[in-house]
Amino acid sequence: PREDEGDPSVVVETRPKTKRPPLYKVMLLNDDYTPMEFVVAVLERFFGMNHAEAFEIMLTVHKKGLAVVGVFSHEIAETKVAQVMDFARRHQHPLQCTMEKE
Ligand code: NFA
Repeated sequence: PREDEGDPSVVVETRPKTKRPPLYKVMLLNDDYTPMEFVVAVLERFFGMNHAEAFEIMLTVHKKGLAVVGVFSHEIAETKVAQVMDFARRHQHPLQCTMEKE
């Protein structure tokens, strides 16, 4: 006789599930006052972009209103946001950086 023909509501076996942690998009928002060169410097300094990449993403933010500048774990994303917001505040620019679950 089969040994697995018990209560059909009982789950006998499941796929081994390896759940990956959620990822977060970090975004820069456009404003009318932060100098373009400052945004480029932020992207180079905190997001490891070269000058050409940083300039291109800065222009996307400027033209479209915002852009995703990286995708990270929750902890890294929070650190990036805090670093950018602190750097902007210290330089008295209104640049905004936010994060959002992917
Ligand atoms: N819009 C800003 C300007 O014209 C430049 C900017 C780009 C600001 C990207 C914030 C983000 N000086």
